[in-house]
Amino acid sequence: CPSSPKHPSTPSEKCGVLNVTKITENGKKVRKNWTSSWTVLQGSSLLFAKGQGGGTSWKFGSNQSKPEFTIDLRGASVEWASKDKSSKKHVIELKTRQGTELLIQSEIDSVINDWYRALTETISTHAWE
Ligand code: I3S
Repeated sequence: CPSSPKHPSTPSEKCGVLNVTKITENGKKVRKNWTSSWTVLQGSSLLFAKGQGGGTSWKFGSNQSKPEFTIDLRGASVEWASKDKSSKKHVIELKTRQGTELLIQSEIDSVINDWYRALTETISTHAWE
């Protein structure tokens, strides 16, 4: 993955296109809104940018690819979502310490399995920060 101008010395560990929706924000339930997002895992942060489609032109700071939102993975938890959370296949549920819950999904099971592994590793690496 390309690194961002903001943190040129920190290459992102993982990037790709995922389907994403928030289900809770700051402890409050929000309406699902699945979108395809260019997703970047960098350090203990997970960044999402809307509408990155093919995902080859990621540049932080350029207008159209500004991160839509950022998730702090320190103290977060990750698990496979239960059936009642979504009718989709291969859904990961991510809960942050700040009380935001997200579902992330890919139709491709190798893709979502890699993300599951990467997120689990990141969370355990940064658990005590
Ligand atoms: O958990 P829900 O409410 O069954 O989630 C579905 C809805 O958000 C639906 O949109 P409406 O707001 O128009 O009802 C979405 O189109 C569906 O994708 C959501 O369910 P899945 O099972 O796909 O996560």
